[in-house]
Amino acid sequence: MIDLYSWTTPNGRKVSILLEELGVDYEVHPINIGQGDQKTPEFLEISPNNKIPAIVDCDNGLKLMESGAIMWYLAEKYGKFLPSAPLDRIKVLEWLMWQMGGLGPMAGQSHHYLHFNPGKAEYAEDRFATEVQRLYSVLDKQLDGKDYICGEYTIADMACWPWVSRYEWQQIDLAKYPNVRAWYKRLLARDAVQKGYHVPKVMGEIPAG
Ligand SMILES: N[C@@H](CCC(=O)N[C@@H](CS)C(=O)NCC(=O)O)C(=O)O
Repeated sequence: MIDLYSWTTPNGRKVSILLEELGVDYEVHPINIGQGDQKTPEFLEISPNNKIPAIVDCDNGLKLMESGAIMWYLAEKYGKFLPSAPLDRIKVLEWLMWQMGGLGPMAGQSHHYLHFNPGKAEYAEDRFATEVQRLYSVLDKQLDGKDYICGEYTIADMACWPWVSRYEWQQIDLAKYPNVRAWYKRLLARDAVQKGYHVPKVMGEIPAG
């Protein structure tokens, strides 16, 4: 049994999508980051960086923050979505790190400047819009001739997909990235992805791509 502490954001959805794909028992504890729930002493005991997502593994008491580490841990624990062959495995971790260090942070900043605060900082809008477009081009090239980022469906796909689902906030026209668009729709068709997206609550329709 896994306790999941999460909210309706891409980083949170990464983990709920994986838990749905794994089909394991988990209990969701909503942490409303708009209300400051992430700053309570109780939550800090689990996630010392004040951010969602976090988990507690009730089988062994492990408390874990950072979505990339959580996905890696769960994939290893349940033996799915992370290949065991060393060369295949490191390629999945490479793309998981690419999401954690590139797509996530850059797209997150683009949400602040392009979506929530347009007109406040021209340089930042241009900087993050350009960087997000570059990252979509990188992903489009990686997906050329493949159904999934590393060939088979892995945690790398589940990590990137919720960030791409906010393509409208990033002012990204998916038609310019046909491989990304086809991949986005491929994942969207999965029941587990749809269920995981709506954790901890439904926030309207999932963008159709
Ligand atoms: N690197 C962290 C980032 C987590 C993160 O930025 N979480 C955001 C929501 S997506 C959050 O909790 N924000 C609350 C805050 O900044 O106070 C991860 O991947 O888990």
